[in-house]
Amino acid sequence: SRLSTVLAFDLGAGSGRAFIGELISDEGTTPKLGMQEIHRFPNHAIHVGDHLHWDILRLLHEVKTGIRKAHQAGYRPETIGVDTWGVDFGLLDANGELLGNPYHYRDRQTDGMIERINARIGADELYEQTGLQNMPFNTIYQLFAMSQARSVQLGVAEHFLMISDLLAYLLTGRRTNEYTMATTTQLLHPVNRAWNTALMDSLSIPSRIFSDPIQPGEIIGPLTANVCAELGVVPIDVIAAAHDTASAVVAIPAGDEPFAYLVCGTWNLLGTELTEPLINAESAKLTFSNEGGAYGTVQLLKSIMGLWIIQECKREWEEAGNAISYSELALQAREAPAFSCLINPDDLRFYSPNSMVDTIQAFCRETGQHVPISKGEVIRCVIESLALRYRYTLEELEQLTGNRFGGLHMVGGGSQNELLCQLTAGAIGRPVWVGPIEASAIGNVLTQLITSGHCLNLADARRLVKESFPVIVYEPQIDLPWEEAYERFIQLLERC
Ligand code: LFR
Repeated sequence: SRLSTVLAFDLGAGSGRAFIGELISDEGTTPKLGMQEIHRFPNHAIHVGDHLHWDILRLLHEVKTGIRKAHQAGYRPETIGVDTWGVDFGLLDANGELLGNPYHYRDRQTDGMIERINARIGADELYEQTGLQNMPFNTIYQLFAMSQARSVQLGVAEHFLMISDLLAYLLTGRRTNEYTMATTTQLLHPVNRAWNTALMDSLSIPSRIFSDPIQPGEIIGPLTANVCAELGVVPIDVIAAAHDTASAVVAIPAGDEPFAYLVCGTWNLLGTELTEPLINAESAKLTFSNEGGAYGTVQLLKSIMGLWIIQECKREWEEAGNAISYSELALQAREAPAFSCLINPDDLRFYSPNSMVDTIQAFCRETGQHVPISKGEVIRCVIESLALRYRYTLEELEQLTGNRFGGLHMVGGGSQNELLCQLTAGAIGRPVWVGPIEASAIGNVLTQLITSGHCLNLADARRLVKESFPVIVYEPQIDLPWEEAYERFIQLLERC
């Protein structure tokens, strides 16, 4: 029998998905979670003049379409949750109207802002106050850039909403700042877990636009009468979902022991779950972030450039009339020779280049390596470099926490890339436990089930994931000279 039905939206930088999550119990067996994908849509960055934006109204439209499709398919979800990528936001005026289109985190307005904030506050001081890796796209840099540019929007804004808060607002009319999303702004104090208004003041960021954070799982409110009338549904409650990364970690099938994870999508987040922030000279030097997790946890993690590099190569080939599928790319990468060239995936030149393929080739040329030409060679180079980057980051994480991890949990869309999973196991010399793939959406569903009392807590939710979804184990294969490749990789990191 069906114990509960909920609807989860998970929006990433590349695509959005809607899932029906159903808690089902057959006579005498332990309940299991089932996930049905009911809607999937692309998420595009849009160039407007000198700027790069998200198409927020299209995203709202797709979320509504998801609600409608769920209803048409006969589902009657009890609650809805919307999780999204972090960092980006919209501003509302005093009447509650959206001021402009949210900027995309790769917009160039933040160029040079790290240096300017460092000059004002000092990098060490900023890390101590925020506990976050200084990524150029963090909200703090976006808002600072707007304030420096005397943004009219920022001048009249009354409310600041992260993308997930904004979508929830457009559905319910309720303005909230969800805590785990708020921690990606670099404007929240990691220890007292409240907005850092002194930091805002020193950067001329108006603190009036922020409201006290609410926790993931809290009820935001029902769909507005307008939305219900438009979609022909009853006023379902929208529940605050956690940041997509934090949501994915909720769905990691781990037990009580410390565990390491890789949330693998456009970005790659490698980290471990803690109960308190870890902020000291070493974590500052190794540039680890303390992001807010669901249910009071702290996610100590590092962002790695991720599958973005592969997505961009693929897009470029497509636009040049050489369209190729991910599976074909994987096949060609598998056949390409191993370790013929490596890149540092986190080199900033890969962040937003005009041509990703040219940039990879230039990197290899400049570092005196073989220059990859074929698609297979290029992708092989990226995958091997990512795998080595994971090992490097995992070792840093171990150094920092004093833990030794028996293997790595890998979740997210990128974990469908078998070659990446296999080479990661080889690089770290330990097993990689892959699954579930749709971890963010599952975490979102679990948060809703905890709110309705169908799951007791985080540990219970993770037990449910273990019962419900398979985990594929990749054991390290010793057919490749990983140690030698790792040494080369470290030398490369030291040089650039
Ligand atoms: C992953 C993610 C990361 C964040 C990046 C940009 O989807 O949310 O955690 O660093 O997107 O927002």
